[in-house]
Amino acid sequence: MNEKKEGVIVSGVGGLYTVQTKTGERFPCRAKGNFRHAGSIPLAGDMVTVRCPALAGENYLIEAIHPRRNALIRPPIANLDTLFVTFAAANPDPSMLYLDKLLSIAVYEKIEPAVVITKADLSMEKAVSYAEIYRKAGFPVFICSSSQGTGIAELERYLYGIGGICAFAGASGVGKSTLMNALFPSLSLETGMLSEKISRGRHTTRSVTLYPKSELMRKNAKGYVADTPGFSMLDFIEFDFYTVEDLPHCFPEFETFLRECRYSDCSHTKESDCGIVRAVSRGDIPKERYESYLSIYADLAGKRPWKKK
Ligand SMILES: Nc1nc2c(ncn2[C@@H]2O[C@H](COP(=O)(O)OP(=O)(O)O)[C@@H](O)[C@H]2O)c(=O)[nH]1
Ligand SMILES: [Mg+2]
Ligand SMILES: [Zn+2]
Repeated sequence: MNEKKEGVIVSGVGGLYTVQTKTGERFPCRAKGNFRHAGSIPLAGDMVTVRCPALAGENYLIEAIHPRRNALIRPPIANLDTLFVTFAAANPDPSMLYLDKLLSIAVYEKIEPAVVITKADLSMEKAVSYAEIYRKAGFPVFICSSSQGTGIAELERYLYGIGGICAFAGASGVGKSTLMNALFPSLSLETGMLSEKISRGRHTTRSVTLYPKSELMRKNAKGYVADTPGFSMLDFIEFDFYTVEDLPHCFPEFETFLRECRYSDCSHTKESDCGIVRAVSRGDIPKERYESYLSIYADLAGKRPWKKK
């Protein structure tokens, strides 16, 4: 009889996974061949049952993936508890649509969302104006500069206070890996210039890796933190993240105004007596967020028309 173990996938590259048990034991694993057919390949963050080798030369084998609380395509990770949507105050300038898409997916998946603004040293003014928008929308916001070391301690306290799996996600070059190195001096993740990455193809985070916080922070810190590869697009037409009916509920600051709409099937795009449109014109909902809503709405409504009764 082969011994069985349970653990979490902390990394997976090219079909070779690393699984870590509760006691901190870590071993390389292959996955049973039938996961691909079942439509769910193992992801970093998955809780798995592993069959240990009975004979020398055999592999550890992932036999079962435990039920997931959530799973993201970009970044590819399962069972996330907190998503730090990360962007630079400048260089590169953020696309708010991209950020709002990522935040909306987190809300839909019941992942605690937070906003991290990096490179505040390049433009404190821009950092503050983005922070104002996201604070108004109700998200926790952190303003950091890894090069000047500001905002790092506050983010570290927040990280220490939460458990489960959290990840820094956002476009390539915004400073995710540099920020993690600043937060956790024992880490030395590869970082690099955007131009260097393209021309030499190095310094890029290529896959999701989970780091146990007990190894990065104080011994009693709980859970894992993940560095993730950057991705440039979230295509709501190609992929089904959620439906057009879900959309208003993926913008948390809309919630209290939804009941003020005259029509129960209000799309909040053009109706005359709409609580959301009024809240935007009063300034209770940031207009930048509403613009993202309209853009995502157009994508989703185009896929499957909004049903008017
Ligand atoms: N000015 C400034 N540059 C930064 C800061 N953090 C990161 N960078 C630079 O931004 C580039 C991309 O950083 P990296 O951590 O690799 O980004 P990632 O792709 O999001 O992991 C590197 O050249 C970093 O030196 C910061 O706080 N301020
Ligand atoms: Mg990186
Ligand atoms: Zn409405």
